[in-house]
Amino acid sequence: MKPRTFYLALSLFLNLIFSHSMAQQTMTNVYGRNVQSLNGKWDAIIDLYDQGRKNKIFLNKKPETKIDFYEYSFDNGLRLNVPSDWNSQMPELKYYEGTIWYARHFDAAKEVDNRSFLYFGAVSYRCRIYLNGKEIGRHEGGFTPFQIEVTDAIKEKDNFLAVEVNNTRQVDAIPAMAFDWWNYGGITRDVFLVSTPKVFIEDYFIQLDKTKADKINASVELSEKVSQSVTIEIPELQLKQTVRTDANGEAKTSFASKKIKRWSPGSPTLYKVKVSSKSDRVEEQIGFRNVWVKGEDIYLNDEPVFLKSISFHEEIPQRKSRAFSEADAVMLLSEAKALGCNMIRLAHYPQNEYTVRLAEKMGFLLWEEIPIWQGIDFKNESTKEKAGKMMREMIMRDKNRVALTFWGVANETQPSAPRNAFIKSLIDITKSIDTTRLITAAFDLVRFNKDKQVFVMDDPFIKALDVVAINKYLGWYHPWPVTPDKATWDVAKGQPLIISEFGGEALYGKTGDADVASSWSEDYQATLYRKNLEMFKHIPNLRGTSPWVLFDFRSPFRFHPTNQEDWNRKGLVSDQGYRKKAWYLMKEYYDSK
Ligand code: GCB
Repeated sequence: MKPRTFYLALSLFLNLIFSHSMAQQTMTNVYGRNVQSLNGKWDAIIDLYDQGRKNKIFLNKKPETKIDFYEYSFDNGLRLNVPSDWNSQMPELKYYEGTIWYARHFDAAKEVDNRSFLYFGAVSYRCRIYLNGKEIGRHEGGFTPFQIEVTDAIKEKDNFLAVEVNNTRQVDAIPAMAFDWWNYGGITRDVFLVSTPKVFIEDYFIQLDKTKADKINASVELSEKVSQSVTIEIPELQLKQTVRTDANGEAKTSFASKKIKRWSPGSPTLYKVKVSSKSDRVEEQIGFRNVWVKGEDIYLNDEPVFLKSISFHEEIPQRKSRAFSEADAVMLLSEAKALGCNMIRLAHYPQNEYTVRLAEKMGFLLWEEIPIWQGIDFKNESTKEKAGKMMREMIMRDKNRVALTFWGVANETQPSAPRNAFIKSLIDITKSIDTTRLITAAFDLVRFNKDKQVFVMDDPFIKALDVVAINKYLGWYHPWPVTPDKATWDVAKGQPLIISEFGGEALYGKTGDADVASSWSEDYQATLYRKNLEMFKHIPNLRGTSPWVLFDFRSPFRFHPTNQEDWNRKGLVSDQGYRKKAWYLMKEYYDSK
């Protein structure tokens, strides 16, 4: 069974068991469809004690007789922007963790032959959706999209859409009880009403062959199990093929062309690709490139590559809120470009599609991961299922993005049988959908072996990965055991290694002792960078670095009253957008590579 078919069967089965419907995985390329935006001001009710569902406030009742009254109303109350987090919209909501109801009215052009889907780019963290008084779907996971078919539930005039959003941290959630970023809640990404024909092109996967530079593999899946002609065209390459879907509505083909100009950070070529069926038609820009690992090297289009990466959270520090728009993506990515990067590690969860799509146009390789971030309940089967679902939702959304080079399966996990089984299941899911990308995970287990005078790591699980990534905070969380020029590594020999995090905190504008960590000064941070850059010369299989982190970011982990004030200050750029001294060192390093 194909992964998508399996997933649909599973959700149908779950629907039978539970009387509510689970939201569905989204169709490919929602942004290329016929959509009506439902973004804007929504009415909102803060429901700290979770009374709304019991009182059925999604019915939006109004008193009709003399004896009626309702202790709620969505009218003339709080209004919140969608998309956005709620935390940044009212001082009282800064630390809010709980339930908030969102609601709005909308009209919908009802077309007899079409189907309608509600699409949510992301709702953080869990939600239930109610349309015209009925629950129509639920979703868990704050960073991946979902859709719900509403063809039969929608009216032409005055639909009432209510969304019950909850961001309470829970042990069985992903991420779990504590994580080093802000727990933003709300409808944080676009909301659309998507209109499709009865039988539509639900999915397609069009990428260059893993190893061949002149072969494009394509698969298409219709929304129904019908046999139809489907045409795939790349006009600029004069490629066009019509194939017939099988009884499952699926078709596969490949194209051969010597004219393909491969995508790379230095030359991010994208081609218009059109997919059409009897009744549907979708198009978008797709790029083609090869990436593989051989020995200790990572090859991009047949050439070994060094990854000049940086991480950022999905946050605009100057606005103290989640990033959600194309303009936000421009701000974040321009700063990465200025630093001389050719790659972004999207920390620590799938970020919005504007960022992913713009990154690809600007020529960044991407590492995307789900928030398996310390403290995950690896023994819990339902947590494992959730992780698998998140992984699938992330890959299905971005599998056609040429920039996507790494699927990240975990960050800082400790070896144990349940951890191994959990992560292995994520790798299996990944490979069942996409075998063209590299699989990685970040580890924080590298230690200095005093006898051998060398840095080592003992986690056999790394063999399951294409590229091993190490977070190591020498000079910050770990004092230097030897001077950087003697800091030799013997970690993941025979495999490529990336330093996926290193750094330390500095308050922008603070001068101080360059040898004293607690000076919180730019000078100390600069020393720390200098030393780490020196050490990198002694990691034989080093194929990339990704300092932590591009911008200072908000986190309740960080409560030092004067130096942090709820900010993680490891940014190379301050919360106000100013570059710290270490930025220039990193820039010089990347320019020299
Ligand atoms: C880490 C985490 C990252 C934190 C960072 C820090 O190892 O992966 O999410 O923010 O350290 O600043 O401590």
